Amino acid sequence: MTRRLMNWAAAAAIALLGWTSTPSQAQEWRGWNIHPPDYPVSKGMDRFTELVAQRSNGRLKLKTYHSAQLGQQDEAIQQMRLGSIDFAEFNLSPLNNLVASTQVLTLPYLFRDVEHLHRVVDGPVGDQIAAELEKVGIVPLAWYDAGARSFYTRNKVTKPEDLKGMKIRVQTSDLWIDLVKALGANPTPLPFGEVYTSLQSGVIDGAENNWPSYESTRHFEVAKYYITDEHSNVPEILAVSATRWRRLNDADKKLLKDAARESATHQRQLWAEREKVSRERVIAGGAVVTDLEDRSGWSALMKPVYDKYAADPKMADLVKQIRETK
Ligand code: GTR
Repeated sequence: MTRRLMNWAAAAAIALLGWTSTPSQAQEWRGWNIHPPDYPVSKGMDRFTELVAQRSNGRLKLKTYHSAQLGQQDEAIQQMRLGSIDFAEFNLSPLNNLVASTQVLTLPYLFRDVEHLHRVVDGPVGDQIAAELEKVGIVPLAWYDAGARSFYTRNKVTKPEDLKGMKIRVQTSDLWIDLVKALGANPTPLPFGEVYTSLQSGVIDGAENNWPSYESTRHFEVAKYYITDEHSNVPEILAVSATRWRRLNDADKKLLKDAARESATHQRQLWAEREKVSRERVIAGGAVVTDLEDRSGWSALMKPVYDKYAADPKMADLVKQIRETK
């Protein structure tokens, strides 16, 4: 109701002023973000909205609601598809069940390093996946970094067998469920915002994430053992809703894309710095880190995941393209 009223008010204001721009241009765009304001993703999004405001002389007004104020990730994806959220920054995992090709970038132990990942997402593979997301109403403009994800638990884990029978929180994604099963653990899908209390109460035994999220959520307080198995490098997208996108002219599309890409450059730099800082902060806060040099014992267990998710010709071809990206 409030939203309808807002739309009506905006439309009335435009009519009164006799603007020639369309209502969609004059209204403020609502942006979703799961992270707190000081997180690299949030700062990247802030850079994006500032650049858009400057370059459109205030004609395009974008406001990001940080800290999951507009809901958890699965709901936000639905809202973007319906057009009630105009832009957002999403991890690809919760999109895995919706657009199969996104699973490829989630696959365990696929990328050699962050440069490899950048070349893949900024190249033809990234473009192909973006085109498929556009078909379901989500238009990716740029790729943001999310580092490597590793397990953290209430009890110490030093090898895959230690995870046997543990309840491990995963995002809503079949691939993630199978990845955790392949290690002998029990996958438990939960929204990000419920992980802290679930760890604290013992509803789950562990979860997995990158350094900055492990730190910003303070999960290290309730699951202090972190092991750098680095099982996935699933990246993130800065995207706008297809509802908005379709109404833009080519010049505005270019303006948004350029701003998004520049914001990604900024975000990637902040990300690299924050990964180190977060690692130091959690250790100072009592986290006990097991650093792995050799991850072959972990990656060897991932064959069933590849057999299931990378076997059909299209997925196999994407994996091949990724492996062959220099
Ligand atoms: C974070 C990611 C979020 C969300 C979260 C999670 O690393 O940036 O978008 O996917 O992990 O595990 O739910």
